[in-house]
Amino acid sequence: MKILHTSDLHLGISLGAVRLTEFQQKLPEIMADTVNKEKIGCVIISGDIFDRSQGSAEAYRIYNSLLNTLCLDCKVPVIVISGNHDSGARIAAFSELVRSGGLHLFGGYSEEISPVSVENADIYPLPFFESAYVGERLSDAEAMLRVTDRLRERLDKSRVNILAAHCFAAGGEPCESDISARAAVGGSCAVPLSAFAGFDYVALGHIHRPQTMKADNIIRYCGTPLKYSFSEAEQEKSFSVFDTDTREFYAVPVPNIVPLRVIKGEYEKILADAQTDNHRNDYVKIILADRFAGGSVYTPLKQLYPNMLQLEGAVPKTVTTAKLSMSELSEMSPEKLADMFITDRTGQPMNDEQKSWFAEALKAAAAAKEEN
Ligand SMILES: [Mn+2]
Repeated sequence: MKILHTSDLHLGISLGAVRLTEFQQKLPEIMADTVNKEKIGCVIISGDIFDRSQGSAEAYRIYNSLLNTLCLDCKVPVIVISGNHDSGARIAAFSELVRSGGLHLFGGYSEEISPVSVENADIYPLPFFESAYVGERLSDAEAMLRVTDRLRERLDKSRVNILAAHCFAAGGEPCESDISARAAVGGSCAVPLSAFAGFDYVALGHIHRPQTMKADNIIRYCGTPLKYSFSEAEQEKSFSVFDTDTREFYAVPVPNIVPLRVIKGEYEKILADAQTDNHRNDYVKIILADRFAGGSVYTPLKQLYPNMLQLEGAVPKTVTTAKLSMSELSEMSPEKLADMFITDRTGQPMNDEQKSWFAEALKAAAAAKEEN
């Protein structure tokens, strides 16, 4: 049997001010296509179904459509665990009722974890939990070890054992949209890979970059199905598929439907290239190699790329003033000093408008001085 593993759908997530539900609503169809083409026998969704614990109505519509499509149209059992972004209680609602329809929902911490058995596989659902539920003063790593130790004792070695979990595994490499995973890098909460020993396949969620951890068994982050940040612009998104007969896995690419990219280069060249760019409505982050990201470059770029969501400028080569002595500096006119300061900060000398503002400010300061 083939198991499709996905996670971190983050339904309702925004990129800057842009809601990505427009693209997420295509997920049910994309997943159904993969399930049919790859002859999938079971689907695991390893947490962070929603971006927020109280998902929007739109996010719930997509969730509802996804589960109905998989369970009713594709007729595959679906196992869902809650992630740190989800409300465990909400994910687990009606779980007893819907089980007979092939939908297995698990949310929050539970002392007793029973596997879902599908064909030759036992799938252990381990929703995201806070370590305090397991014991006092335990790190996330210790809590996870304690929980998986209990599960390990009861594994039936004649079956293919799979663990679905949502956590930060040691060595994991996050990306920009992994707000919580990034905070955990290098922290004591990283779960050592030994916590996952004994399971043939560990279907992880939490980190948005697809990756397989180096271990004797297969410990896999499938990553998000869609691109959710500019740091993911070059990533190929995929679903992970584990074959319980060959005990091998492979990735099935997900079509890139979020038009998101990073444009890097010199300001004038970006302006010139934009004339022949047929995808100017893409969501873009522009990184200027030769200019400060100030108002004077923002407006022309935003006119060309109305969906420019981020603009980064070059860090100007600074501190001309640092090379000058106090006596040299004290001999300079205020206009000259101001011009050097602006050049240092922005990489550009003062323009005429700035010069006239400065002249006015000087005049006002001189007048105020005379009054006193
Ligand atoms: Mn996530």
